[in-house]
Amino acid sequence: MIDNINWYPGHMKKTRELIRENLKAVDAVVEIIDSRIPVSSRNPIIAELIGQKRRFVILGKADLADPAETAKWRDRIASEDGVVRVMDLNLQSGENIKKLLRALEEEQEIRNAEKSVKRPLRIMIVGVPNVGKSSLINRLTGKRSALTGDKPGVTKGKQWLTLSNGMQLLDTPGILWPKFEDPDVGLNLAFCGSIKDDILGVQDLGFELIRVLGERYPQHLMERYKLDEISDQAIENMDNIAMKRGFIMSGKRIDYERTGRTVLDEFRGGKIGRITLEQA
Ligand SMILES: Nc1nc2c(ncn2[C@@H]2O[C@H](COP(=O)(O)OP(=O)(O)OP(=O)(O)O)[C@@H](O)[C@H]2O)c(=O)[nH]1
Ligand SMILES: [Mg+2]
Repeated sequence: MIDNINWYPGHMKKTRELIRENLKAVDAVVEIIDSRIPVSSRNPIIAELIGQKRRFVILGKADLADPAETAKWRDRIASEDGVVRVMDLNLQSGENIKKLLRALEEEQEIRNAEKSVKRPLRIMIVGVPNVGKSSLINRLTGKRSALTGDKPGVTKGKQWLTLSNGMQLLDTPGILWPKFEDPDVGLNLAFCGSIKDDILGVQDLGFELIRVLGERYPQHLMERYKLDEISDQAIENMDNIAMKRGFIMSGKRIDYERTGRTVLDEFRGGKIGRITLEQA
């Protein structure tokens, strides 16, 4: 199902060039990944592009993920080459934002001491679509400097912003890569809203999410939708969810579109629980 789909919108090539061109102008990169899918949301192109640049990795949307798993991922990523600091962030509450600012200020001191200069740090923010890049920038600047939205592709071009401490931040559009070696990566990105819903369709995407949640978080699914049991057939679970919610059309047909939409929205809104789809 996933294989023959074109995931790679035309403007992604432009974003790749934008990152490449601006890399020379920055001192460090902040890469945001999605705490619910720390593998799938790590773009291999970003790794290749940023190369030896010092990097901060942010586990974003931490409020939606399983905290025990997020802690494990933090440790694992911290041991990678070139990673200065790993932090989880909840951008809705702003938790940990001050810590990140302090870490960036330390980085500035280190850089200035090394190069015997005195200039503000320049940072580029990168990540897959919809992961929270612009939200992070708004938290750092303390105002609504960058446009945000609950769908992929909100930021269209680059935007430089200045923090009150003088640092300069470059917001970039979300970037994907042309081909997913593993089809689950594409699905995970779609579950978390990094790929537009209409590429797979909410009906199929919702079905796949119910399948994955039935395998990994059956208890959560049962509790949220008041199911008596979880079947190993995802379609039965989908039917049961539809019936519990009354998503039935004329002729007693199940409204799969609405069921898919509902489960996707509730997963994304954290209503099914704090869920990590990729275990450390
Ligand atoms: N629950 C939760 N939602 C978040 C968090 N960070 C961002 N969001 C939401 O995720 C959506 C996307 O945020 P953006 O900041 O626009 O994401 P982006 O990475 O700039 O997206 P593009 O510009 O489309 O690539 C928005 O609806 C945000 O409110 C977070 O930590 N927790
Ligand atoms: Mg954005």
